[in-house]
Amino acid sequence: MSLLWQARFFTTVNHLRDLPKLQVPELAFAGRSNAGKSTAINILCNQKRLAFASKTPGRTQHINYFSLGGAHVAQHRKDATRVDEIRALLVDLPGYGYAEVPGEAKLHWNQLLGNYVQSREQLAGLVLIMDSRRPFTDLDVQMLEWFAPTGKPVHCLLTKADKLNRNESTNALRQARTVLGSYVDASGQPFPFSVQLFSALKRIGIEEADAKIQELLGFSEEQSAAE
Ligand SMILES: Nc1nc2c(ncn2[C@@H]2O[C@H](COP(=O)(O)OP(=O)(O)OP(=O)(O)O)[C@@H](O)[C@H]2O)c(=O)[nH]1
Ligand SMILES: [Mg+2]
Repeated sequence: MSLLWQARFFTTVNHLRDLPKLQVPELAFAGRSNAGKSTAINILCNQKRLAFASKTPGRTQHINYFSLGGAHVAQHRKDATRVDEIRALLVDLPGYGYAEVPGEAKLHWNQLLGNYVQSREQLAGLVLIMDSRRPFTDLDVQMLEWFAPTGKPVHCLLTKADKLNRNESTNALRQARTVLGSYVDASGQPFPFSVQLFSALKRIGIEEADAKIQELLGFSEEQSAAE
């Protein structure tokens, strides 16, 4: 059983000023609308309707937070002592690139997203969700470039890998590694970017993603220290 299975809904945020004040590491799922962020969170947390997944693009319109640790937290959310048991937060970000969002709302989201990924101190890293059939769209690249200067890790999930055959999967992964490897900092060092194939439908890459997420949240270090 993964620690992620303890995930519970924590809160919904629409303005940066309302971000949780908890000092625990958080990991955010970013990506284009409809790429499969909410579905990935649900499958990794082994819950059907934790994050709201939908056939309608643009479904996730706010920043939704899920807590890990203190599995009974949801029932006692107003009880401050319970909040102390939360060890980490998972964050479902609104998808970008959804054409039918009216201009002003789109601007609001983009600013919210950009500010959030660049300035959120307790953000341990980003899980960048991209459709394996069309990864690295302009907006994905913008997200990578916003985040790269923080020096924090980005783990990319190439989702809906069930839509690719074996050959296409291998190529998609290889190409993605090449793109990510082409980013280097001022001293020529690569950024801490990684990538894998993923499918919620065919359960491809779930263990790999789970292990990576726990590593990014610092859980795996804790476990090996305890051993
Ligand atoms: N075939 C296939 N479809 C998937 C997979 N993951 C998600 N989908 C489908 O893709 C659609 C969008 O999934 P969501 O998880 O809601 O996408 P999202 O990134 O959260 O979208 P927004 O909330 O709009 O940003 C849904 O119809 C899902 O069923 C997958 O691994 N394989
Ligand atoms: Mg969503």
